[in-house]
Amino acid sequence: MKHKLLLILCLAALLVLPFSGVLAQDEMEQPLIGSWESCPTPENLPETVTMGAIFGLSEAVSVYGTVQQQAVQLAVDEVNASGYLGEGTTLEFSFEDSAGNRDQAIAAMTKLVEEDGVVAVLGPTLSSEAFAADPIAEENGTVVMGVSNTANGITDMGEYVFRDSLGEAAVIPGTISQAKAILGLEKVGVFYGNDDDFTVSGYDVFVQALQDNEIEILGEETFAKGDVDFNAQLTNLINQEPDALVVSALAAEATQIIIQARALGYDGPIIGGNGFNSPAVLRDTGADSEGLIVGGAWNYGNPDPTDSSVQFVEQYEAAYDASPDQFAAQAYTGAWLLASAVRCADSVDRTEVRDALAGITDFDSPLGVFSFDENRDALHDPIAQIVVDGAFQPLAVVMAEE
Ligand code: 1QQ
Repeated sequence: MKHKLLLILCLAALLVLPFSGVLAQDEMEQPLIGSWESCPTPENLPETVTMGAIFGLSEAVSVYGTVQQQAVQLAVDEVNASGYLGEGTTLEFSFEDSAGNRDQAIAAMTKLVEEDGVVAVLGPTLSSEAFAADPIAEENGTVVMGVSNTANGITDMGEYVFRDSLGEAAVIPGTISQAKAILGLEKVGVFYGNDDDFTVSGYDVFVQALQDNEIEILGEETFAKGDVDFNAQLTNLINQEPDALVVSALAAEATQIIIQARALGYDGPIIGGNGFNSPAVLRDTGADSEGLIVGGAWNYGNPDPTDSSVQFVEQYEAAYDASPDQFAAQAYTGAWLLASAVRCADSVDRTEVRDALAGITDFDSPLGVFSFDENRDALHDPIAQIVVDGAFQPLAVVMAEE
């Protein structure tokens, strides 16, 4: 099986160049995002439309939050430059740092919704923060849209709670079945954080998907947020000779788990949940993350991107001199969705904005053709990825070339 993985990696290495070519060669059309034509240019909006965003801008969670902020700012600049909300109306975002902390998320949501009176809120970054803070938005009849929350149950919090991030339940089953087909997985070890809503939810979804695919779970181990030494649990799992390690963790712990598993001599596949999707994990693990398999909502190397994804990549790279990741694509799309809801409502009334948002379907976005389902949850295709040469590559494309 190790042999197979090596073969995948070698073939994938050959594909890296063509991937960049797809993006570079694509002729840029007029922006599609920003020209969602179902609604005419609004005429009744105030001079300034103020929205809020709660992201983890400091502490470990900032590997996600800083790109989210950059992506939202890019969307805001584009909305304003294109006159999307009508002549004379400017969109503004007020950014709050929740630092991955539930109490800070609650304080930020209270400030934005109850004191500042924002029209709607993006974030917070983590599901655990969302479960703490979103009820405040719901009680105040204010839209809150998760752009990176993937735990089960987020939109069950109420009619004003939306998300444009695919839940782990929408992503992991496909990742596991593809990983089984490719790697011939029969038995795995499972490792997860048991004190975070997202890592626990990811664990639940992984277990269900493993059972559905008749993959045996040899053993399970847990850790807590902030742990730095994973050697004992990893040793227990590795000693059982799994075909793969299946891990639900946020970036800081995910990074150390990869490094320590390799240092213990484990060179088989690692399958991760959404927390692994930050390029920071790949940067900090280097060659140790080669072959890592992670499901996602967006991939830089997608061979068939929407035009708005191509446009988003170009504009993000021009603005920040860095490539966007999945979290940037989701945050950027979220800001455009909120702007579109205000445009269609032609109003900053929070309920009218909510109703307009709920009505958005077939929205051409970097994530693909996007709709909300009847529970205000994201509907679009996920993408399974494998890390090759330090970057997430679409698994299906890599395999098609084998
Ligand atoms: C959640 C997640 C994290 C990985 C977001 C950064 O998926 O908390 O729901």
